[in-house]
Amino acid sequence: MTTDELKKAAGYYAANLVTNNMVVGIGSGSTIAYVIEALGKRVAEEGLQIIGVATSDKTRRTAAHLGIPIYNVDDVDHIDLTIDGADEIDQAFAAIKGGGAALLWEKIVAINSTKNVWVVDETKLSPKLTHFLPVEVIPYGSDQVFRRFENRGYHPTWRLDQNGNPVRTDSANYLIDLHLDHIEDPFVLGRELTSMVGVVEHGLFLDIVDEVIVGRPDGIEVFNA
Ligand code: DER
Repeated sequence: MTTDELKKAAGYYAANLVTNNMVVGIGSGSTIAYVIEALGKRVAEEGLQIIGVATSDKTRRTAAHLGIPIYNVDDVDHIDLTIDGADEIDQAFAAIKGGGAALLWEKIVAINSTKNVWVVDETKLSPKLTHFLPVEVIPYGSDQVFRRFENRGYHPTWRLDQNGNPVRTDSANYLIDLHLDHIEDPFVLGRELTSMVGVVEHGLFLDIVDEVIVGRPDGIEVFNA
């Protein structure tokens, strides 16, 4: 099976976790696109009644186009279940997210959710976190933050679009991707990053997930964190 087929199988499996009258946080990325597709089918064919809370403008548009009612995160009093993707998950269920430039809204929705489920293809599982680490920064002073990362040996790069311009997140911030040789302690690194003036949020998602759904060639594997 191709990676895309693994994503689709995992995405459709995850969509079946959603039940009537749920408030569902809907993540971002190519795996979640299958979750949205499956939920859209259930809304259309089964009359599934849900409220969606999007983690990106792209997710909002895609879900709304498929008939899923989308509310702002501040317009719901709770989120029952958030389903999202991830760029890399280690054996302690720590993840790096943000490859899709949505980490800030993803983390806001996640920490306001009763349950968090990540849906990935098996290539996202790793013994240690080695993926580049996205950091969202406000534009004003971002060059100074970039230089601080360089001085700390974090090998920063600007997230650029296909035209070579800095990517703007849905909150109009920039993304700096850190290329770390090794993450000794993700919690320590996370606290360091959030203590830096100008850093809005980082892509280390720690102590967040409850369940991980993995698409594998021989079927779906489910881990409880
Ligand atoms: O940014 C993220 O964390 C997204 O969930 C995304 O990067 C997940 O990756 P995918 O597109 O392979 O599902």
